[in-house]
Amino acid sequence: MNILITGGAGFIGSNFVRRRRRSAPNDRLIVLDALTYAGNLGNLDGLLGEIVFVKGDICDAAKVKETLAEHQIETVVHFAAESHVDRSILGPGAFVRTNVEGTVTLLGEARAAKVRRFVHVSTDEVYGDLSATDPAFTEKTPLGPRSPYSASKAASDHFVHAWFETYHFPTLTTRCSNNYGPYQFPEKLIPLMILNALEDKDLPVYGDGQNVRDWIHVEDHCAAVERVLDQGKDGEVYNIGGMSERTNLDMVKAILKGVGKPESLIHYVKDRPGHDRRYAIDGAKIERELGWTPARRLDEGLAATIAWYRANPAWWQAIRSGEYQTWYERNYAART
Ligand code: NAD
Ligand code: TDX
Repeated sequence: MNILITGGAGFIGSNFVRRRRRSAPNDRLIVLDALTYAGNLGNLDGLLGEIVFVKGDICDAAKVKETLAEHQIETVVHFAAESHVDRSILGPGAFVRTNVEGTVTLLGEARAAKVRRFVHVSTDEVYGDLSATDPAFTEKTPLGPRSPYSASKAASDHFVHAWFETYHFPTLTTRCSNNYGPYQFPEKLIPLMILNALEDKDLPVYGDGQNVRDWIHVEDHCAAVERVLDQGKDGEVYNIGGMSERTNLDMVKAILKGVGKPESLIHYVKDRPGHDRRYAIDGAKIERELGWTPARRLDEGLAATIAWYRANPAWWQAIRSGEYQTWYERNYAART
């Protein structure tokens, strides 16, 4: 199978590429990634000789068309997105462009190229937020996004569904909860807190720290996306959860304990505007229909993640210095 993986140089996309190389070594994997601030070829370290990397923007219809044709793409797994809520509050435009216009461009070209399966990777944030006692999100929960990020993802979900209904284009959508694990850009809660703790810096907790997220190890998320890719039913939406709801404060305290640093590093800061209180996933459908449940316990996954960031200072120091952004020009573009 020839698979186009958009956003494959990002956090989840690169973990998916690594997984798919192991689980289906005969597949040809083509990564299409614009290498924005979140894209990092260092995330694909050791894999670049085994896959094809194309630097390109999903909003660039000609580039998408050319890539689909040149590599005879049969399947698309679409991870590329602007993904950070705080950035969407400061500048929503890039989110509309990539998440909405980029997804629509990709859908149009993929349909024209007669792609046989299109997996759209979305998020639980499209459902909005929950109170402490509300039942978890099911696939039937009406969409109620509350941030520019989640509004743009919800719009993309609607377009994906429209392509299925209108053109009978074979789309599948996944909606996952908060991921953590290796290669996550250190603007997100878990890696930011691990690195700040390692460096004895303040750990900025928004508001009262009582917001709840359902945490899933990125390898579990990738396993679920792969299950949907291989066995999912066209037109369906699948929720993916980690079965591990925690308050942010509990997570931050667990990180401090894991790193061996005092809770005095916790620093309460101004809350995020429109901060969603709680997300929770009902994962019954993917378990019932595709037999998938998460394998990693949160305490084990978090310990392994802390160990990974400890063991890979070169990876995150290149991000902190900005050096990771010139890797493509220095090591890859020059050879091709
Ligand atoms: P990320 O920000 O780490 O990576 C995004 C990747 O997309 C980067 O490599 C970036 O260069 C690329 N990209 C951005 N704009 C592009 C464009 N216009 N054209 C081509 N490439 C572009 O994101 P992530 O955390 O790996 O998330 C991947 C997907 O999973 C996103 O769609 C996100 O909405 C979804 N998701 C993320 C989480 C999470 O907890 N991180 C949870 C559920 C769903
Ligand atoms: O410095 C911080 N302090 C803090 O208290 C940061 C960066 C975050 N937080 C809080 C805000 C959230 O309640 O921690 C929680 C997690 O924040 P993020 O890591 O920014 O994730 P979130 O906003 O929940 O969104 C994430 O999960 C769903 C991803 O970024 C999305 O891409 C995904 O769709």
